Amino acid sequence: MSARGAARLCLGLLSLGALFSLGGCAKQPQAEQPREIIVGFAQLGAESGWRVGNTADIERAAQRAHVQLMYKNADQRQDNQIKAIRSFIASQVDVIAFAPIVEEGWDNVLREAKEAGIPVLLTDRFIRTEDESLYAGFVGSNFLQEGQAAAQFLLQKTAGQNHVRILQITGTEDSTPMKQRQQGFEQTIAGDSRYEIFQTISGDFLRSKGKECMRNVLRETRDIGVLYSHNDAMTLGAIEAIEEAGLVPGEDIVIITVDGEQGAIDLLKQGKINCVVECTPLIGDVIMDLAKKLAAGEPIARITYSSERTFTEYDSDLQALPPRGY
Ligand code: GYE
Repeated sequence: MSARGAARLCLGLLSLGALFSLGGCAKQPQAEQPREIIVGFAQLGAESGWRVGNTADIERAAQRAHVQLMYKNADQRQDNQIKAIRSFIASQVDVIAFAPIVEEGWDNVLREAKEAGIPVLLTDRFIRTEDESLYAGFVGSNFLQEGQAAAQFLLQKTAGQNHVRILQITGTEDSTPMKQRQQGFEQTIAGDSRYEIFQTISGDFLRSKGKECMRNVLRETRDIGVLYSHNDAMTLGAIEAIEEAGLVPGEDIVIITVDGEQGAIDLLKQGKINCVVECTPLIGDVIMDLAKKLAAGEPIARITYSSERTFTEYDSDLQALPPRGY
């Protein structure tokens, strides 16, 4: 029996039980219970504190919303994520949600979902497809704006300087946050000859790789004005390498990072990070709302962006910030 079938049977038996407990009086009016839906969620991995927080938030939100969550984690591999989506199709879930690890390569499996009549919600990252009808909508952050916000801080912080050497450590190749955080940043400083991005290297959103990248670059040069890192995990790794090299993060090298994990906010307060562009993983409630609408056949917005801010060393409210929750 499919998971959906099993869930239905269960609900059916429960209401039968409720009927009998009324003492056999079948004429009693029953309150109309909203039908429980099943959402299959294929998470891409557990590469960062952001991701772990995102998974936990989605699990909590499903419980709150009385949504039955079928959860699979792809351990950073697209083929695993595709397998997970296929298993959700076989189980006839009501809605499929997934955070695509990269943008390319989803059309076949999403066509299968479409043929099975199961709506698909993209969470966190986008895909590239010829057929925009293969997904119903997207919920997550505006990464282009995040890149722009990172560059705005750079312009403010380095206003008096005439030559700024920037190291950029990027996230996973071909992923939306990697592409757009780079694009938004580079577009904002393009044409301003004071800024030189002397190296762009991939740290795959991993703390260990962020450290390795930073260590390798520091072997070549100490002339680094700014580190722009596409996520906090890589930044935390890079800071370790900077300190091991005897330099002072936040002073010798200006550090701009994205996400807003508690660990990064703590280092911002200590002066080791200069700017944290927020990207919230706490999108579980919105996912559940949208999934319920899709299951009910209602239309949803094509794009739902989270609202976010930037935290910098210039802020006066840093000490009063509530715990981040990730
Ligand atoms: O910034 C990073 C995570 O896709 C927005 O993925 C997400 C990114 C986030 O690994 O920490």
